Amino acid sequence: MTLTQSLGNTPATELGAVVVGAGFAGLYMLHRLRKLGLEVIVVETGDGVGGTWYWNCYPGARCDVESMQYSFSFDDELQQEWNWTERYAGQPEIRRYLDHVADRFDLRRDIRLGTTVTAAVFGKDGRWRVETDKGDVFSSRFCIMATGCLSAARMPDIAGLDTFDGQAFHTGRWPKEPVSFEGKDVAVIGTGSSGIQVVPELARQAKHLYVMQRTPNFSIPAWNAPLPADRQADWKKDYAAHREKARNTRSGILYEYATRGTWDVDSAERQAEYERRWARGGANFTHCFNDLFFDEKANEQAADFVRDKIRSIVINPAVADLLTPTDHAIGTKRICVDTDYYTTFNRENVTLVDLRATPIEAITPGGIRTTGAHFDLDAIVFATGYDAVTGALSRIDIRGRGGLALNDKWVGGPRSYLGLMMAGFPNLFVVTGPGSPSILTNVVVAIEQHVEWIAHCIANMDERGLMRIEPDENAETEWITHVNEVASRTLFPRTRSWYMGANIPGKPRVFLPFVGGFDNYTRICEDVAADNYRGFICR
Ligand code: NA7
Repeated sequence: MTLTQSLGNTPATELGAVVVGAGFAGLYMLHRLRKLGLEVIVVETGDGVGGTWYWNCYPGARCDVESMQYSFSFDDELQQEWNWTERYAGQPEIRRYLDHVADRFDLRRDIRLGTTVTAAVFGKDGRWRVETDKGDVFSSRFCIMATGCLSAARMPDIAGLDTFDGQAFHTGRWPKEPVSFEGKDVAVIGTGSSGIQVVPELARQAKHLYVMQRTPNFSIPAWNAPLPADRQADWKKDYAAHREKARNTRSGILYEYATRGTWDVDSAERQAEYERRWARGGANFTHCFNDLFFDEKANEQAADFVRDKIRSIVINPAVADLLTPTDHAIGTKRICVDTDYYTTFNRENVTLVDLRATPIEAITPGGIRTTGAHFDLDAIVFATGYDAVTGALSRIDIRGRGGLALNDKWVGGPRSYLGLMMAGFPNLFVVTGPGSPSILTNVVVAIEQHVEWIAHCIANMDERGLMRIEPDENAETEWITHVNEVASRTLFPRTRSWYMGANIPGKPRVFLPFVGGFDNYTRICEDVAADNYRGFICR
């Protein structure tokens, strides 16, 4: 297979495509590209496949989409043979699933593990030169970024970070060997989805757990439970139909989407509906009425219900108050889904530290110093999130036509056409890129849609004898304008969140995903392709 050619000073391996990342997106992309007869290499930093699900092996890591839906639909035998054990799958089970997928479709032979792509440069020869930290150089017709939306873990910029003598972990880069917190004084910094999952687990182990909270989030109970075999079998009977139905929803998930608004019912009925949704659990709660993301007052009603729930669970009223979010509309930050989060604060060995009142001044060799106290610690867990959606791309030196750096193109915020391609970057695809529904969906459904679109696009180019595709600047501008317009009709952009890039100092404040609905988005992509790849320049 490997014809080598001299590019620069280093001989390059000639390929049809390089795929960056071996999570859900990279695995499926490899499978599809192989079917087109392309020579493909997948490059993956981790020592195993799974992407985000490889790294996030902290105690309590669990998916917030139900397991029967959070899986591939592209192969009926695969979805029939795989059995999930719980309503929401934990990280170990999702990793086992992805290992199974890699083996089942014989994917591993084309995956370079433990290897990081450092640069991807579009050359005068019309090919991508992709370099890795291991000294590999690939020359490839296509380059496909399957780098994930929540994969670039972010350590906060806190003084003394490197001086700590104890153990330090980031939830998104958790070690593979078991870590025991028994008998230890531990702090968790951050109360997003990861913090909310890890806190109850660590509280059960640690001598004392300090939960360091800057901003509280809304969390809905998961009510996770074993998945009965008969329920699973029933679902599998109609798997294809369920999948099809999910693809035709705005988030690619079979939630119960309300058709009525908050004000269509009286207060008693409203409360009953909130209660019913709470009892059912999960992110389904935010679809209780169809105006939650558009009408501030409607949103406030649902938020108040959750605030009351927090106060009813947490015994100490001062702690309950601190845990109660008041700074954002419910659902406009990623809603958390938890197991025992709020009850954990009723434990004797758990202290909530309010970082708004007493911010962290520094990490010291012995622990954390806030403006209020010094906390002596054996371990610190950073649940401080990600440079979402663009972070994994901006860490690679990506250069398009004429040496244009993607980071320069995106200096005012990411620009793409359909979240799939960027003008100036021919034959470079991004799976679930900025400007696509990505993080607002069941990302596996979004990944399948993108991977299939990309595969069809490449097949179409081959049929027509075309070598290159890239978006037209105007089509890109129109798409980004549309993405922003749609977002501005919702409450999302008003909230300081990682959806807006607001968790990263200096990152442009731009609403990153397309909020117009996965169903609508898919139709747009299909129309574009059917209309001879409208908005793309193909040569
Ligand atoms: P998130 O949701 O970005 O949460 C990060 C948390 O870390 C959040 O509570 C932050 O507080 C906190 N944080 C970040 N930096 C600091 C510093 N310097 N000091 C104190 N606290 C800090 O990340 P997750 O990993 O929990 O979840 C990401 C997504 O993964 C999740 O939505 C799911 O989709 C899966 P802040 O809010 O900025 O005040």
